Amino acid sequence: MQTTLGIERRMMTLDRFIDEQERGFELATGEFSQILRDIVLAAKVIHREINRAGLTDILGAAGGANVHAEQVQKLDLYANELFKQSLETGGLVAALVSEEEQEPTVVNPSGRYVVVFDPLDGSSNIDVNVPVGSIFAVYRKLGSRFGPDDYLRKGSEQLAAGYVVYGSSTILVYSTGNGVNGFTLDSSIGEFVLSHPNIKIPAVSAYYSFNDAELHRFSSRLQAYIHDLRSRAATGESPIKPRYVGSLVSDFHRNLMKGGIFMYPGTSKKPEGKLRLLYECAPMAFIVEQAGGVATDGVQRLLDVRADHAHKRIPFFAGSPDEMAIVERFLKA
Ligand code: P6P
Repeated sequence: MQTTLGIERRMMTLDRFIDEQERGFELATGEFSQILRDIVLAAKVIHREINRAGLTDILGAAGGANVHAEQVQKLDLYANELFKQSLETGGLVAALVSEEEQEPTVVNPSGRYVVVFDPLDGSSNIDVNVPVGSIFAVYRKLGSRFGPDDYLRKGSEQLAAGYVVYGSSTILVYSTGNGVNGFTLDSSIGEFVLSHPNIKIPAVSAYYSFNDAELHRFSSRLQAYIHDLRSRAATGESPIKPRYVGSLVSDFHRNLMKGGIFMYPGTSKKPEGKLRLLYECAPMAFIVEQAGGVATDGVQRLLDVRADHAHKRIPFFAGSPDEMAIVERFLKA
Protein backbone atom coordinates (compact mmCIF):
# COMPACT_ATOMS: atom_id res chain seq x y z
CA MET A 1 0.00 0.00 0.00
CA GLN A 2 1.63 3.26 -1.14
CA THR A 3 1.85 6.17 1.29
CA THR A 4 1.68 9.71 -0.12
CA LEU A 5 5.47 9.62 -0.31
CA GLY A 6 5.24 6.45 -2.35
CA ILE A 7 6.87 4.50 0.48
CA GLU A 8 5.60 0.96 0.91
CA ARG A 9 4.04 0.68 4.36
CA ARG A 10 5.19 -2.44 6.24
CA MET A 11 3.20 -4.98 4.25
CA MET A 12 2.19 -8.01 6.24
CA THR A 13 1.88 -10.62 3.54
CA LEU A 14 -0.07 -13.78 4.22
CA ASP A 15 3.12 -15.84 4.20
CA ARG A 16 4.74 -13.63 6.84
CA PHE A 17 1.51 -13.64 8.86
CA ILE A 18 1.24 -17.43 8.80
CA ASP A 19 4.84 -17.77 9.96
CA GLU A 20 4.44 -15.19 12.73
CA GLN A 21 1.03 -16.46 13.91
CA GLU A 22 1.97 -20.09 14.04
CA ARG A 23 5.25 -19.92 15.90
CA GLY A 24 4.58 -21.79 19.14
CA PHE A 25 1.14 -22.71 17.93
CA GLU A 26 0.10 -26.35 17.77
CA LEU A 27 -0.32 -26.04 13.99
CA ALA A 28 3.24 -24.81 13.61
CA THR A 29 4.25 -28.06 12.01
CA GLY A 30 4.57 -26.19 8.76
CA GLU A 31 2.27 -28.77 7.21
CA PHE A 32 -0.82 -26.75 8.08
CA SER A 33 0.81 -23.60 6.75
CA GLN A 34 1.48 -25.42 3.50
CA ILE A 35 -2.15 -26.55 3.25
CA LEU A 36 -3.24 -22.94 3.64
CA ARG A 37 -0.78 -21.92 0.93
CA ASP A 38 -2.18 -24.66 -1.34
CA ILE A 39 -5.71 -23.30 -0.80
CA VAL A 40 -4.52 -19.74 -1.46
CA LEU A 41 -2.81 -20.82 -4.67
CA ALA A 42 -6.10 -22.21 -5.97
CA ALA A 43 -7.86 -19.00 -4.93
CA LYS A 44 -5.35 -16.87 -6.84
CA VAL A 45 -5.97 -18.81 -10.05
CA ILE A 46 -9.76 -18.71 -9.52
CA HIS A 47 -9.44 -14.95 -9.03
CA ARG A 48 -7.62 -14.68 -12.36
CA GLU A 49 -10.19 -16.77 -14.22
CA ILE A 50 -13.21 -15.01 -12.71
CA ASN A 51 -11.75 -11.67 -13.73
CA ARG A 52 -11.27 -12.99 -17.25
CA ALA A 53 -14.57 -14.89 -17.32
CA GLY A 54 -16.15 -12.30 -19.56
CA LEU A 55 -13.34 -12.75 -22.07
CA THR A 56 -12.98 -16.48 -22.28
CA ASP A 57 -15.50 -19.19 -22.92
CA ILE A 58 -15.86 -20.44 -19.35
CA LEU A 59 -19.00 -18.56 -18.46
CA GLY A 60 -22.33 -20.21 -18.41
CA ALA A 61 -23.44 -23.72 -17.66
CA ALA A 62 -21.17 -26.66 -18.26
CA GLY A 63 -24.18 -28.69 -19.32
CA GLY A 64 -23.98 -31.12 -16.43
CA ALA A 65 -25.51 -31.12 -12.97
CA ASN A 66 -23.67 -31.64 -9.68
CA VAL A 67 -24.49 -34.08 -6.89
CA HIS A 68 -27.32 -31.79 -5.84
CA ALA A 69 -28.84 -31.73 -9.34
CA GLU A 70 -27.88 -28.05 -9.54
CA GLN A 71 -26.86 -26.74 -12.94
CA VAL A 72 -23.08 -26.60 -12.83
CA GLN A 73 -21.34 -23.53 -14.18
CA LYS A 74 -18.09 -24.17 -16.03
CA LEU A 75 -16.17 -22.19 -13.43
CA ASP A 76 -17.50 -24.55 -10.75
CA LEU A 77 -15.76 -27.45 -12.43
CA TYR A 78 -12.62 -25.44 -13.04
CA ALA A 79 -12.46 -24.21 -9.44
CA ASN A 80 -13.00 -27.73 -8.12
CA GLU A 81 -10.13 -29.06 -10.21
CA LEU A 82 -7.89 -26.21 -9.04
CA PHE A 83 -8.53 -26.94 -5.37
CA LYS A 84 -7.96 -30.67 -5.90
CA GLN A 85 -4.78 -30.27 -7.97
CA SER A 86 -3.29 -27.73 -5.60
CA LEU A 87 -4.00 -29.79 -2.48
CA GLU A 88 -3.07 -33.10 -4.13
CA THR A 89 0.24 -31.65 -5.32
CA GLY A 90 0.97 -30.55 -1.74
CA GLY A 91 0.42 -34.17 -0.74
CA LEU A 92 -0.21 -33.27 2.91
CA VAL A 93 -3.89 -34.07 3.11
CA ALA A 94 -5.42 -37.49 3.65
CA ALA A 95 -8.60 -36.62 1.76
CA LEU A 96 -10.74 -33.87 0.26
CA VAL A 97 -14.50 -33.39 0.50
CA SER A 98 -15.92 -31.10 -2.19
CA GLU A 99 -19.40 -29.78 -2.81
CA GLU A 100 -18.87 -30.80 -6.41
CA GLU A 101 -18.19 -34.49 -5.72
CA GLN A 102 -20.45 -37.13 -4.20
CA GLU A 103 -17.60 -39.01 -2.52
CA PRO A 104 -14.43 -37.82 -0.79
CA THR A 105 -11.20 -37.90 -2.77
CA VAL A 106 -8.51 -39.89 -0.94
CA VAL A 107 -5.16 -38.17 -1.58
CA ASN A 108 -2.48 -39.46 0.78
CA PRO A 109 -3.50 -42.12 3.33
CA SER A 110 -0.71 -41.01 5.67
CA GLY A 111 -1.81 -37.35 5.46
CA ARG A 112 -2.80 -35.86 8.81
CA TYR A 113 -5.50 -33.45 7.63
CA VAL A 114 -8.85 -33.47 5.85
CA VAL A 115 -9.89 -30.43 3.81
CA VAL A 116 -13.55 -29.75 2.99
CA PHE A 117 -14.50 -27.03 0.53
CA ASP A 118 -17.08 -25.43 -1.70
CA PRO A 119 -14.81 -24.39 -4.55
CA LEU A 120 -17.09 -21.75 -5.99
CA ASP A 121 -20.23 -20.89 -4.06
CA GLY A 122 -22.90 -18.76 -5.68
CA SER A 123 -21.51 -19.41 -9.15
CA SER A 124 -24.91 -18.79 -10.78
CA ASN A 125 -24.18 -15.12 -10.00
CA ILE A 126 -20.98 -14.98 -12.06
CA ASP A 127 -22.75 -14.18 -15.31
CA VAL A 128 -24.28 -11.09 -13.71
CA ASN A 129 -21.11 -9.99 -11.94
CA VAL A 130 -22.33 -10.56 -8.39
CA PRO A 131 -19.44 -11.53 -6.07
CA VAL A 132 -18.95 -15.26 -5.51
CA GLY A 133 -16.68 -17.13 -3.16
CA SER A 134 -14.73 -20.21 -2.12
CA ILE A 135 -15.28 -21.69 1.33
CA PHE A 136 -12.96 -24.13 3.13
CA ALA A 137 -12.21 -25.81 6.44
CA VAL A 138 -9.43 -28.04 7.75
CA TYR A 139 -9.82 -30.95 10.19
CA ARG A 140 -7.18 -33.20 11.71
CA LYS A 141 -7.59 -36.83 10.65
CA LEU A 142 -8.61 -38.90 13.67
CA GLY A 143 -7.17 -42.37 13.11
CA SER A 144 -4.41 -43.95 11.09
CA ARG A 145 -6.65 -44.77 8.14
CA PHE A 146 -9.03 -42.26 6.53
CA GLY A 147 -12.71 -43.07 6.91
CA PRO A 148 -16.13 -41.41 7.28
CA ASP A 149 -15.44 -40.50 10.92
CA ASP A 150 -12.73 -38.15 9.64
CA TYR A 151 -15.19 -35.88 7.83
CA LEU A 152 -18.49 -36.54 9.61
CA ARG A 153 -17.46 -34.01 12.22
CA LYS A 154 -18.79 -31.19 14.37
CA GLY A 155 -17.76 -27.72 13.24
CA SER A 156 -16.25 -27.19 16.67
CA GLU A 157 -13.52 -29.65 15.63
CA GLN A 158 -12.33 -27.42 12.76
CA LEU A 159 -8.64 -26.49 13.03
CA ALA A 160 -9.19 -23.65 10.59
CA ALA A 161 -11.90 -22.26 8.36
CA GLY A 162 -12.19 -19.45 5.90
CA TYR A 163 -13.50 -18.07 2.67
CA VAL A 164 -12.36 -16.04 -0.31
CA VAL A 165 -14.77 -13.48 -1.72
CA TYR A 166 -14.11 -12.58 -5.37
CA GLY A 167 -15.66 -9.13 -5.48
CA SER A 168 -14.54 -5.58 -6.23
CA SER A 169 -11.39 -6.89 -4.59
CA THR A 170 -10.49 -10.45 -3.73
CA ILE A 171 -10.35 -10.94 0.03
CA LEU A 172 -9.34 -13.99 2.04
CA VAL A 173 -10.87 -14.19 5.53
CA TYR A 174 -9.80 -17.03 7.81
CA SER A 175 -9.32 -18.13 11.38
CA THR A 176 -7.27 -20.83 13.09
CA GLY A 177 -9.18 -20.29 16.33
CA ASN A 178 -7.28 -17.17 17.38
CA GLY A 179 -9.49 -14.47 15.94
CA VAL A 180 -10.30 -13.57 12.35
CA ASN A 181 -8.09 -11.75 9.85
CA GLY A 182 -8.71 -10.51 6.31
CA PHE A 183 -6.19 -10.28 3.49
CA THR A 184 -6.67 -8.43 0.21
CA LEU A 185 -5.07 -9.75 -2.97
CA ASP A 186 -2.64 -7.21 -4.43
CA SER A 187 -2.61 -8.50 -7.99
CA SER A 188 0.36 -6.30 -8.88
CA ILE A 189 2.57 -8.47 -6.67
CA GLY A 190 0.41 -11.61 -6.53
CA GLU A 191 0.28 -11.51 -2.74
CA PHE A 192 -2.53 -11.47 -0.18
CA VAL A 193 -1.73 -8.58 2.17
CA LEU A 194 -3.21 -8.10 5.66
CA SER A 195 -5.94 -5.49 5.21
CA HIS A 196 -8.51 -6.36 7.91
CA PRO A 197 -6.68 -7.37 11.10
CA ASN A 198 -8.65 -8.86 14.01
CA ILE A 199 -12.12 -8.63 12.45
CA LYS A 200 -14.96 -8.28 14.98
CA ILE A 201 -18.60 -8.31 13.87
CA PRO A 202 -20.43 -5.17 15.06
CA ALA A 203 -22.82 -6.04 17.90
CA VAL A 204 -25.61 -4.03 16.25
CA SER A 205 -26.98 -5.22 12.91
CA ALA A 206 -27.00 -2.89 9.92
CA TYR A 207 -28.51 -5.51 7.60
CA TYR A 208 -30.75 -8.55 7.54
CA SER A 209 -30.47 -11.11 4.76
CA PHE A 210 -32.91 -13.82 3.71
CA ASN A 211 -34.83 -14.92 0.62
CA ASP A 212 -38.10 -13.00 0.97
CA ALA A 213 -39.83 -15.23 -1.62
CA GLU A 214 -39.71 -18.06 0.93
CA LEU A 215 -41.32 -16.09 3.78
CA HIS A 216 -44.69 -17.81 3.39
CA ARG A 217 -42.95 -21.16 3.90
CA PHE A 218 -41.23 -20.09 7.16
CA SER A 219 -42.51 -21.32 10.52
CA SER A 220 -45.06 -19.08 12.21
CA ARG A 221 -42.50 -18.25 14.90
CA LEU A 222 -39.96 -17.15 12.31
CA GLN A 223 -42.61 -15.14 10.46
CA ALA A 224 -43.38 -13.40 13.75
CA TYR A 225 -39.69 -12.53 14.11
CA ILE A 226 -39.54 -11.15 10.56
CA HIS A 227 -42.64 -9.04 11.27
CA ASP A 228 -41.01 -7.69 14.43
CA LEU A 229 -37.76 -7.04 12.56
CA ARG A 230 -39.50 -5.11 9.82
CA SER A 231 -41.58 -3.03 12.23
CA ARG A 232 -38.44 -2.07 14.17
CA ALA A 233 -36.81 -1.10 10.88
CA ALA A 234 -39.88 0.87 9.73
CA THR A 235 -40.19 2.83 12.99
CA GLY A 236 -36.48 3.55 13.05
CA GLU A 237 -36.19 1.69 16.38
CA SER A 238 -33.53 -0.36 14.62
CA PRO A 239 -31.14 0.90 11.91
CA ILE A 240 -31.47 -2.44 10.18
CA LYS A 241 -32.07 -2.67 6.42
CA PRO A 242 -32.64 -5.60 4.01
CA ARG A 243 -29.67 -6.68 1.84
CA TYR A 244 -29.61 -10.00 -0.02
CA VAL A 245 -27.68 -10.80 -3.20
CA GLY A 246 -28.15 -14.55 -3.14
CA SER A 247 -24.44 -15.31 -2.80
CA LEU A 248 -23.61 -16.70 0.64
CA VAL A 249 -20.01 -15.49 0.83
CA SER A 250 -20.98 -12.01 -0.37
CA ASP A 251 -23.98 -11.65 1.96
CA PHE A 252 -22.06 -13.13 4.88
CA HIS A 253 -18.95 -10.96 4.35
CA ARG A 254 -20.96 -7.73 4.18
CA ASN A 255 -22.79 -8.61 7.40
CA LEU A 256 -19.54 -9.65 9.11
CA MET A 257 -17.96 -6.30 8.32
CA LYS A 258 -20.99 -4.05 8.93
CA GLY A 259 -23.07 -6.05 11.40
CA GLY A 260 -26.08 -8.06 10.40
CA ILE A 261 -27.96 -11.33 10.43
CA PHE A 262 -27.98 -13.90 7.63
CA MET A 263 -30.77 -16.48 7.56
CA TYR A 264 -31.34 -19.49 5.35
CA PRO A 265 -33.97 -21.28 7.45
CA GLY A 266 -35.77 -24.53 6.92
CA THR A 267 -39.13 -24.15 5.21
CA SER A 268 -42.31 -26.20 4.82
CA LYS A 269 -40.92 -27.29 1.44
CA LYS A 270 -37.29 -27.83 2.56
CA PRO A 271 -37.25 -28.39 6.36
CA GLU A 272 -33.46 -28.82 6.29
CA GLY A 273 -32.93 -25.60 4.35
CA LYS A 274 -30.59 -25.33 1.37
CA LEU A 275 -27.07 -24.68 2.64
CA ARG A 276 -24.69 -27.53 3.43
CA LEU A 277 -23.32 -28.00 6.92
CA LEU A 278 -19.81 -29.28 6.26
CA TYR A 279 -18.39 -26.87 3.68
CA GLU A 280 -20.71 -23.85 3.85
CA CYS A 281 -22.35 -23.33 7.27
CA ALA A 282 -19.75 -24.78 9.66
CA PRO A 283 -16.83 -22.75 8.22
CA MET A 284 -18.94 -19.56 8.33
CA ALA A 285 -20.09 -20.39 11.87
CA PHE A 286 -16.47 -20.83 12.95
CA ILE A 287 -15.58 -17.44 11.48
CA VAL A 288 -18.55 -15.57 12.93
CA GLU A 289 -17.99 -16.99 16.44
CA GLN A 290 -14.30 -16.10 16.27
CA ALA A 291 -15.40 -12.57 15.30
CA GLY A 292 -17.71 -12.31 18.32
CA GLY A 293 -20.94 -13.32 16.59
CA VAL A 294 -23.39 -16.22 16.92
CA ALA A 295 -24.40 -19.06 14.58
CA THR A 296 -27.20 -21.60 15.06
CA ASP A 297 -29.44 -23.94 13.11
CA GLY A 298 -32.41 -22.18 14.68
CA VAL A 299 -32.32 -24.53 17.66
CA GLN A 300 -28.73 -25.11 18.76
CA ARG A 301 -25.19 -23.82 18.28
CA LEU A 302 -24.27 -24.61 14.69
CA LEU A 303 -20.77 -25.79 15.61
CA ASP A 304 -22.24 -28.47 17.91
CA VAL A 305 -24.07 -30.22 15.04
CA ARG A 306 -22.33 -33.32 13.70
CA ALA A 307 -22.54 -34.01 9.96
CA ASP A 308 -24.20 -37.38 9.34
CA HIS A 309 -23.27 -37.28 5.68
CA ALA A 310 -20.92 -35.18 3.59
CA HIS A 311 -23.64 -33.12 1.90
CA LYS A 312 -26.00 -32.67 4.82
CA ARG A 313 -28.12 -29.54 4.56
CA ILE A 314 -28.98 -27.51 7.64
CA PRO A 315 -30.99 -24.37 8.48
CA PHE A 316 -28.53 -21.52 9.03
CA PHE A 317 -28.71 -18.35 11.13
CA ALA A 318 -25.54 -16.33 11.67
CA GLY A 319 -24.60 -12.82 12.63
CA SER A 320 -24.45 -10.06 15.19
CA PRO A 321 -25.36 -10.85 18.79
CA ASP A 322 -28.24 -8.33 18.89
CA GLU A 323 -30.48 -9.89 16.27
CA MET A 324 -29.33 -13.45 16.95
CA ALA A 325 -30.59 -13.07 20.53
CA ILE A 326 -33.95 -11.74 19.33
CA VAL A 327 -34.50 -14.41 16.67
CA GLU A 328 -33.59 -17.07 19.23
CA ARG A 329 -36.23 -15.70 21.62
CA PHE A 330 -38.89 -15.85 18.90
CA LEU A 331 -37.93 -19.37 17.78
CA LYS A 332 -37.96 -20.67 21.35
CA ALA A 333 -41.10 -18.76 22.40
P1 P6P B 1 -31.67 -18.70 -2.93
C1 P6P B 1 -26.00 -19.91 -4.12
O1 P6P B 1 -26.67 -20.78 -5.03
C2 P6P B 1 -26.31 -20.42 -2.72
O2 P6P B 1 -25.86 -21.73 -2.55
C3 P6P B 1 -25.69 -19.51 -1.69
O3 P6P B 1 -24.51 -18.93 -2.12
C4 P6P B 1 -26.77 -18.48 -1.44
O4 P6P B 1 -26.74 -17.93 -0.13
C5 P6P B 1 -28.05 -19.30 -1.64
O5 P6P B 1 -27.72 -20.37 -2.51
C6 P6P B 1 -29.15 -18.47 -2.28
O6 P6P B 1 -30.27 -19.32 -2.42
O7 P6P B 1 -32.64 -19.84 -2.73
O8 P6P B 1 -31.99 -17.51 -2.05
O9 P6P B 1 -31.45 -18.30 -4.36
